[in-house]
Amino acid sequence: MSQHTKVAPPTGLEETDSVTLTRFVLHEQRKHPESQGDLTLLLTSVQLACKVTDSCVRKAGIAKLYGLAGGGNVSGDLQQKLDVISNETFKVNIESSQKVAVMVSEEEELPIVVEKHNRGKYGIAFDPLDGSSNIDSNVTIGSIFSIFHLPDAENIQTTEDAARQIMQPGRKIVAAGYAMYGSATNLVLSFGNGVHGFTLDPSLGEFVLTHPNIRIPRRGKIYSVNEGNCKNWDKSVTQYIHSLKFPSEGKSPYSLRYIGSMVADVHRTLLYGGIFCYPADKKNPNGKLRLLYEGAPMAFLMEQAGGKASTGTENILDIQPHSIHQRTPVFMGSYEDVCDLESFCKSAS
Ligand code: AHM
Ligand code: MG
Repeated sequence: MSQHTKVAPPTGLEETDSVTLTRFVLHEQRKHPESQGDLTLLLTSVQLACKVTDSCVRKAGIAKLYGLAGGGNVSGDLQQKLDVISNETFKVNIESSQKVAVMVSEEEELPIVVEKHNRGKYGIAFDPLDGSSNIDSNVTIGSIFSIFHLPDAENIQTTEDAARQIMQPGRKIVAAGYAMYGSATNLVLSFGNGVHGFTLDPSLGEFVLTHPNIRIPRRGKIYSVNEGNCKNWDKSVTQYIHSLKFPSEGKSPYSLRYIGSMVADVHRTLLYGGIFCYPADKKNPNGKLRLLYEGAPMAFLMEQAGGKASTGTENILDIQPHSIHQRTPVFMGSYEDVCDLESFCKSAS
């Protein structure tokens, strides 16, 4: 991704090679005068958390930040040192924006209820460092977030109140996105008005618009799944993946690409098309990925880019969460590819 490519910005912004994320968010904010700049300030704090996390990831080897922190998170995953650092970074920066009342993190068992004097009307769910088992081998990792408007932020008192208010279906997301710490650092986000990608210019310390209005191809040629789990898959998933590898006469088989970092696999799928899958299986009846801060925000971006996201039988954006760390099977990507997968699931049932 060239950092200085001249791109056509969304309507209303002048054609320039330096539409920064801050300028872009301010421009979007003008379309929602009722929000009084709150979302802009919140996204500025998320942006800063991503930049700090990026800086820690870049120097991890030198600063001895590789390796385990010595604890585990709520899902039973071993926490890496960078998991702990990025979680603190996200919490501190976002709370200081004074625009949220509730934070849900993959690294925290309970929702965090922000003190009344620091509170705003939004709730945010985040995975501060996704794919962290890949950290030590320098494979691309990322951060994922979804932002919701809370119905009654002022009256939240307990963690139960907080969970009840933030457990909203993905359709209600106000803004979602991810940062990707790869060969370059990208921030991809949507306010429900298309998907826009930014690249961090390290010399400026600014995210610059490089990928306006990302549209996923209607059909792709790549599938992405941990095929090592196939012995435990449902028959419908096995048959679907088989159909990609052994297509009917005259069609080419799909290529397989699997990084094992959701952000990187979803980013490639958004740009090139195809399907990313983390199915349910006999060992994990709801799959592995979490709904509030992995499945739903990525599903929101996919749909905003013209793609689709499904559990196999239901649109991921329609799921009403019943717990903050709930898991969901995930199939997302090009619209026609996800429809094909759904028809295999339908005929199996
Ligand atoms: P994490 O949140 O503990 O990092 O786990 C989520 C990651 C995703 O980034 C990725 O899609 C998946 O786990 C890979 O899992 P697997 O190693 O089972 O293929
Ligand atoms: Mg994760």
